[in-house]
Amino acid sequence: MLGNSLLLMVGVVAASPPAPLPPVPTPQQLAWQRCELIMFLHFGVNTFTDREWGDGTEDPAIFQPKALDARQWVRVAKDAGFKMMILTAKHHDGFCLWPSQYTEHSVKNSPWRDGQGDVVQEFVAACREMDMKVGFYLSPWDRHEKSYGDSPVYNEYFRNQLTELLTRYGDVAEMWFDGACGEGSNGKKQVYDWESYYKVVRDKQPNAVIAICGPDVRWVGNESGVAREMEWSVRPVDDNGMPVPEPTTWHPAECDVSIRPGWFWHAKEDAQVKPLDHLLDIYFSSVGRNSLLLLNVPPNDQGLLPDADVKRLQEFRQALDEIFRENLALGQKVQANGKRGRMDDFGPDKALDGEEGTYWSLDDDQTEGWIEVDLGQPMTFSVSKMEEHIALGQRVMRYRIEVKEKGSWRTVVEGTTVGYRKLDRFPKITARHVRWSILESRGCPTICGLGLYRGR
Ligand code: FUL
Repeated sequence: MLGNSLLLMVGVVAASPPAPLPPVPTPQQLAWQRCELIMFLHFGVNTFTDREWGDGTEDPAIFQPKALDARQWVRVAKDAGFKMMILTAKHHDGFCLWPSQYTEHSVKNSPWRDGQGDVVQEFVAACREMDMKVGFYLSPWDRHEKSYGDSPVYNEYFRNQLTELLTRYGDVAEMWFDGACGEGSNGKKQVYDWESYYKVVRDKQPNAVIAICGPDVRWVGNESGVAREMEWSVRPVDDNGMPVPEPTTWHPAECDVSIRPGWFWHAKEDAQVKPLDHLLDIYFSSVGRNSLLLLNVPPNDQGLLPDADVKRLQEFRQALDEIFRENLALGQKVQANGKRGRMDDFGPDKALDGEEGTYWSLDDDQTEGWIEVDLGQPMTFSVSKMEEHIALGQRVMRYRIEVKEKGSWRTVVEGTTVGYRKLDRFPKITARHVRWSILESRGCPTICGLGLYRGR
């Protein structure tokens, strides 16, 4: 015993971890990235007028959900694996789902709950109860507010509303700013004072990320739920989407898409909920491409998530559980080239231990390498997962996945970026040996997760 511990003390020099490769995410951005699935809720006067963009002339009395139950929204999201929900506290029509003291265009002038109601409060209470993170959408474009277009006056109005939202309801994890900027009813163009809006968020909710028109999270560029094959969280990039030699910011992408054709609920779209296969494609092209899925599921005029959408979300969860039921690579025999230190510091087994925070790394000057897993016997799979330890920066630029067939290696996937998570799907393969090669990287690769899944 004594001999062994002496050996350990003498023979082991703990390896030092690779240095971070800037830019790296803030703790807030990392926490946000780990949500993976966020639910968007578009709800407001448009739900009752069958419109997508209200013009601000709506009578608040039309807002009358007969059976509003925010706990149902959160339960459905929770059961489907969503980690955060973002509610449209105010859309372009200017109608506030909370009783703002700065406008009459809100729930306080609706017969709902006798004018005493507060959708934001009910939503937040349900989220707290079920351990769901909270986010708000607050539209800068406001088609009701008369001061809109008188830039400094409206900016003050917007900051006041933002302050109400960010001080009355507890912790907020994401603040979502849309960039739409229409002409004011006074014919004047509103100039948004973004920096002053950001200051309110930073002051009142230092743990929130500011998304879309904001410094922490960027819009992926479409409303179809599709990130790029090559999706960098480090910016800026050149015209080919490759990072310039010294990227300066961590600015990851978020994919917003609606489960229906519109963002708001419309009775006529009850039969147009996206099919399961489409939702799964969206999952793989967002969460599976170093991005997040912000899936909109709009409550109906009763104030409930509609049955068709609920059913589809249940199917979505079941399908994901089936696809990812077992990581066949977990804990399997593994070998790799190059190593920073001992097998148990940054060895290849760290990519297959299922632990967050441990990773396989090469030496500092090594920007290419391979890792090979032996499944012990031929196994059938159709999905590969790769994950980088992004706390130290996003590094991988190009990779290849191969399987050994009759003694020689066959390429299954040629890919580019990895980032937080890269998922590749391919027709079912039965093989015992699988190799992931990093062909190009901004620095030594740090791979914290690898997976092989059967699929469905
Ligand atoms: C857009 C808005 O104009 C849509 O109505 C919706 O809210 C979407 C998420 O952002 O820019």
